[in-house]
Amino acid sequence: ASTDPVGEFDAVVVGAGFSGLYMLHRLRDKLGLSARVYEAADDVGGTWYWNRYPGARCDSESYFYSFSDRLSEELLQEWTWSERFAGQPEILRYLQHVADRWDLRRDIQFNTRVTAASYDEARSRWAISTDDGDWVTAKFLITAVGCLSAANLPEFQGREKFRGEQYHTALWPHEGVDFTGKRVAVIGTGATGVQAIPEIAKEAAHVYVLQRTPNYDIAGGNGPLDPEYVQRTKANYKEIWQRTRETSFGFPYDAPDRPALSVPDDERQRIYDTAWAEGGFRIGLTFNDLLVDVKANETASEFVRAKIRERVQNPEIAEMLVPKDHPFFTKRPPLENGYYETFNRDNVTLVDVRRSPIEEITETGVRTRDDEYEVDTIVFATGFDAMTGTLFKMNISGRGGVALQEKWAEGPRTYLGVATQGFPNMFMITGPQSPSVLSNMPVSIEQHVDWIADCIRYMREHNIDKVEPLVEAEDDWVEHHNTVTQATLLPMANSWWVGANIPGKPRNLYPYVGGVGYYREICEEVAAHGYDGFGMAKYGSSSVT
Ligand code: NA7
Repeated sequence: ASTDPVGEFDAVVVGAGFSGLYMLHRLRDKLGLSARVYEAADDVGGTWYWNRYPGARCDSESYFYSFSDRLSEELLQEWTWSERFAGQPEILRYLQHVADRWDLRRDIQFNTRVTAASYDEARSRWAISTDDGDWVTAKFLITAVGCLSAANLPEFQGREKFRGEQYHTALWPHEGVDFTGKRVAVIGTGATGVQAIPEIAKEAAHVYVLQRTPNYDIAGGNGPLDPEYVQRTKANYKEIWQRTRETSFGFPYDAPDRPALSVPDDERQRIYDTAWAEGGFRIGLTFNDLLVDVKANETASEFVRAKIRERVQNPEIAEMLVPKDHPFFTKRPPLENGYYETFNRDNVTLVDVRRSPIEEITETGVRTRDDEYEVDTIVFATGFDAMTGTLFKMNISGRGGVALQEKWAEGPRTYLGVATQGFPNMFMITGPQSPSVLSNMPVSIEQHVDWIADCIRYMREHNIDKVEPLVEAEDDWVEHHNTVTQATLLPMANSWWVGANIPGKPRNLYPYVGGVGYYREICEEVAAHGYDGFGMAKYGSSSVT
């Protein structure tokens, strides 16, 4: 490594997806700061750069899965999405367009991974090292690394012996994968597997779907968009974005206001039917107690189970696909487009690897306790070390050389999910304990970026050198987060939301479930009170007050 830093910036931003791009724009173009973005990939896009598996698609509707009028009203009017739920190539094109339109690339260093970031207390600056052997310093370190960016490849014994091809969905080759005539094993039936499996089955000779836990997959209802809908949406964009900021999940849908059991059975059925036909996550927004009351939840769970049984011809296979061990929406429900019908095909076999676990990967395929499946290709749709995986890989250390990993050994401790005590002038965009993955991501990303930019502006205006959460404020936030979590059914399921997919990961709810609108109000109040709960030190003073 070089002995001198090769650059000194006001801010270093890590990642060039939705968050990093908008953060760079705010810092550089609105605040006039010097900023460098590091991006491991050779292009912008983040999630939408890496996840190129067949069928990769957004589960938020395209017309509100984008930057809002906060970035540009013109772009909202000019950009036209081709489908109700945009596919990966289209979202990637959109982000490339944003990067070009705001000339962001010139401050992004591609093909560069941050390998360490340490806080130098004496100089009140971050030292950031990268895998090209260089290091730079910055007043602010802002992580824009996404919530689902560290691919999880479980340790399957013998994996290295496999003589065929193997791919993780989140590290998909750019040239694509030809499944024609191939026998394929897909491991994993989360949101990713559910999107990929129907597409792979159209090409492959045979697909073995290795399922450990069935999910409550919701009918996505993707399709081309009605021009009249597009026109109406564009005409009402101001109001639509406003609503996304106020609702619980960042969608402009009406918030439910009554409990599931407050209506007669036939009316409840009708309400579920309507929401189901509308598609997307609306079914989760039918009643206000689905996430807090087991009995209420069971009505929705049963509704989805019946839908699954209707669509799968073989009743035994249908029963294997019906989730029974967790309530609806306590794991992220995948959206599906033709997933269940895939199991009516002759070239698809559903394998229950809960009953008969995968024991090893052999030279020629996958061996479970009771069977062996000879395949040419293995697809790992096994998810991510969510929320903290990528943060930890960056080797961040704060005051006194304390590693973030050490501080969070028993689970994240943050203030508002945006900062953590002991790590001054570090901000996390959609960090743990913020709504993040329990929301329509761009809405939460924009809120964080705007809030962070405002905080930095405030610091400049008040001659403040250093900002850092106070211990009590952080303790209160963690406690509030846990209280809100415990009031819901989310802790009941072994989901990646609670870290259950990664051996040894502390069990906590990683995202905040208090709701986007409520959370925003809290953040705004904190800012309005001079960043209440944060200690701020002026230039030239050593104390944080
Ligand atoms: P998920 O939702 O974490 O799904 C991973 C899948 O892989 C899930 O079905 C897991 O079963 C399965 N899995 C993981 N490890 C194993 C092992 N060792 N053996 C068998 N099966 C395994 O990841 P996705 O990529 O689908 O989705 C992540 C998010 O991206 C999604 O929620 C959206 O927000 C976008 P399990 O359920 O743990 O039994």
